Amino acid sequence: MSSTPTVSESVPYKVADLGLADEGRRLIDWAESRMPVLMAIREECSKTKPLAGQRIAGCLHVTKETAVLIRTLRAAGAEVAWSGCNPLSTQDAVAAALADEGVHVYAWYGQDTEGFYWSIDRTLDFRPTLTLDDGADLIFRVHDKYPDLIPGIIGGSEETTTGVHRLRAMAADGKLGYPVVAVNDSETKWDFDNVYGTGQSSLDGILRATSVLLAGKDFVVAGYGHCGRGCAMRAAGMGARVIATEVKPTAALKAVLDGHRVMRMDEAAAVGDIFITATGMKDVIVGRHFEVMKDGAIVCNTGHYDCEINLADLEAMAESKRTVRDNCVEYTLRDGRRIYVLADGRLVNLAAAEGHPSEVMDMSFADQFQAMKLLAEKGRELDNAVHVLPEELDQEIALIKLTAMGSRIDELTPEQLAYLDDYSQGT
Ligand code: 9W4
Repeated sequence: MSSTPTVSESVPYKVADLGLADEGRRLIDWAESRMPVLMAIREECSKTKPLAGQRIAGCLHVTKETAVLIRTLRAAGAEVAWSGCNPLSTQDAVAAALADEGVHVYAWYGQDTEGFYWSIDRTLDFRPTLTLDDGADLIFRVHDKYPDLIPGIIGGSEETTTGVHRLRAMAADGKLGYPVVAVNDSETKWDFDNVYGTGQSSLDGILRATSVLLAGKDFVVAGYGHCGRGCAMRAAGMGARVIATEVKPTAALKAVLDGHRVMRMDEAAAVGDIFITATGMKDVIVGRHFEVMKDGAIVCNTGHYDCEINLADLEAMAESKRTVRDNCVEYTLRDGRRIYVLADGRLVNLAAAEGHPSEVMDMSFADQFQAMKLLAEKGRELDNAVHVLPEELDQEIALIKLTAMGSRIDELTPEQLAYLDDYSQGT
């Protein structure tokens, strides 16, 4: 897909092919037309310039939606240097468009580990005042290799649950050199990403990889957390009959009250036409489940890792295997049954579709922007710990989104507000 990356002596960027810039601009413009919250923030902040004087180093998927965030950070006055946080998520056309717009971007599809760290290091040459992370690689790199940069850094933000978990451990050990905002903990990020983003994009991945009819199928969702619930909701919406499997009673109860059947995987394995794992746990579908599956069963994963489906078990049971479509491998078992595995058991919504729709990333990246703004304004007052964005910002972002989508909501009157606090009236 990408040509050999080239680096120019005179301009600070490294991308696969600058010739892709036009294509990249079209992608970014499309995303912008779907991201009203960031665009509203951009309009406001291009006047007030809350990030004037800030140098932001970012390490986050180089996608069309990230480019909308980058353009917004720059419109708010920041200088920006960027690298991708996963070599397989970089969209070369987007990277080219960003380089062409004057962003110090170091990212190309399929870069190796050396290229990955080289790219991060180039963004640190820039001596950032703020860092923006997805997976905390940038923050770790600063602490491990460039501690001299720490006094100049006001703060950082982190997108993922895993990254935040590690940063909290670092803070608890007194090792975190600057304050970090955990963007993931905002409701407008995790709730909407997981339910609506993962729900739609996982179904999108299944359909792109198979083009099967969902209506009338028995659709097994392993794990009824936010992602599982999103998948179940969308599958049911297209006429599938959902079966949820769970280990947690409250989650299973939610599935039942949402109108789904709940069973053990040992039982569901023989009933399901399509299986999707969304648990974050290993070995959710293993050999004994493949043993009883129907001929033609489709199996995929949208959980965190690629270990939820035990492919080694399936390989051992299979007589032959062939790729029948993009991201769809057919395993023929010794008794003639065929089982189809999508995207090699990796995240089907990323490998076979395009991840979260721009409309969902709009809110997650608005949270990233607000984290940068908060740190620029108040970062020096924060201690070196993991912080969350204030609840009012969540509400503000949701309100901008609602307004952009044409919905209006009520406001409490002063009398109603007083009624809330009034303890003299009983219940
Ligand atoms: N993308 C990704 C990761 C691995 C991967 C081998 C070829 C996450 C969030 C956002 O991780 C991301 N491996 C692939 S494709 C692929 C893609 N393979 C495996 O065989 C294919 C990723 C955030 N996001 C959205 O969801 C939408 N816009 C965004 O910025 C992006 C990418």
